[in-house]
Amino acid sequence: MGSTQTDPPSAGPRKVIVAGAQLGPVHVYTPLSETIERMIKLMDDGHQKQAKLIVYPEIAPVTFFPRHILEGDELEQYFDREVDGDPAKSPNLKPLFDRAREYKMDMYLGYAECTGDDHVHYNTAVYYSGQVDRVISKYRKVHLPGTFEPYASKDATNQLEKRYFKPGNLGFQAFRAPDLIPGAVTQKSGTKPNEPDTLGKGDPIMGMLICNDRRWPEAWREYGLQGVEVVLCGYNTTAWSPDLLGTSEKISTREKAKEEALFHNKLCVAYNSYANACFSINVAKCGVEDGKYPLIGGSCIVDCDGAVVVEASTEEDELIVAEIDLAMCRRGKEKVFAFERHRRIEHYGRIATQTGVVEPEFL
Ligand code: CDT
Repeated sequence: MGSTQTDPPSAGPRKVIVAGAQLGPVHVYTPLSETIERMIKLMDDGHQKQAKLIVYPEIAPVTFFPRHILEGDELEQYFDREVDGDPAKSPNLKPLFDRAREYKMDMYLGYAECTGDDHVHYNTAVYYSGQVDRVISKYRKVHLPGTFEPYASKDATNQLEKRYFKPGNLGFQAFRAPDLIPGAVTQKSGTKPNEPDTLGKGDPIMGMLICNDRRWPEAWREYGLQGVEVVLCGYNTTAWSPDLLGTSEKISTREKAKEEALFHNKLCVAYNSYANACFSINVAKCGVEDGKYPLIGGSCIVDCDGAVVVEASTEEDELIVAEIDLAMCRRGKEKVFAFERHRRIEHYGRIATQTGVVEPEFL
């Protein structure tokens, strides 16, 4: 039911069934082929449930390797390279793209990227459109948590993302997912975006984040300012790492620390979905990797009012599915968060010019 030159823009619901493919633990010794098989099984399940978009976790196909000190081939084994500039041809990842193509399913796929020409490492996610059968957007993680050097204590859980990745260099580019929603105004209908009669009626506007990015409102706002309707975010979030997260009485036990990590996850995605009037699909790799590294679950699809629509109940491979109606985004975008009427950019200068805190002078 695509639009034609003469179709009026659809004013009704903008519904689509979407899925988050949470993955249970992937250990150092787990063969890659086994994880890819698990991921494909989740996609099969999504197809059965009529999902048109599937979201996988951050660096989905392999263990969360930045917790280990690695070099040479031991490190390189975790990275994927594009072939002819196309991630869909990367031998390790190709089976996922092939199955998505078969189902005409859109896909957010997180993986560790090694660029072909200059051998730079990024923590990357790509968006494959099953409708046009190609990768239409790439995002490289901007906010890299943790440290470059390992912690002094040998019992510490490291998060060596600053060692293994360069900060993303692609910014926060929102993009349209062509034909994901029947009846949406498209390129083919001959109309232009940002006209009063097309606003909020076009092919859906998507944005990608990776894990730690979701804690930074600036990242969401970058997308909010492009009218984002769905933010996609895969994550690997440690449930216990006092060196990384600090300690306090409140989180003195492993159970309490995990509860807090789950709470912060939900807090970030719920508030930022609300404040940017968008849905978000947030997907974990979780459970205990290598018998000693716990990652939180809590994968969830959140609506544009900040309410959790569906949430994973396990720390294993689990598909969460929901039908979402993007027309719901209009209320927030046109009332409370009508940016063009209410934002006061003359007061936001520090946000884009200052990195660290500068405290006020003493009185
Ligand atoms: N992978 C990743 O970015 N993890 C970080 C760890 C915790 S830093 C508070 C995260 O933000 O979930």
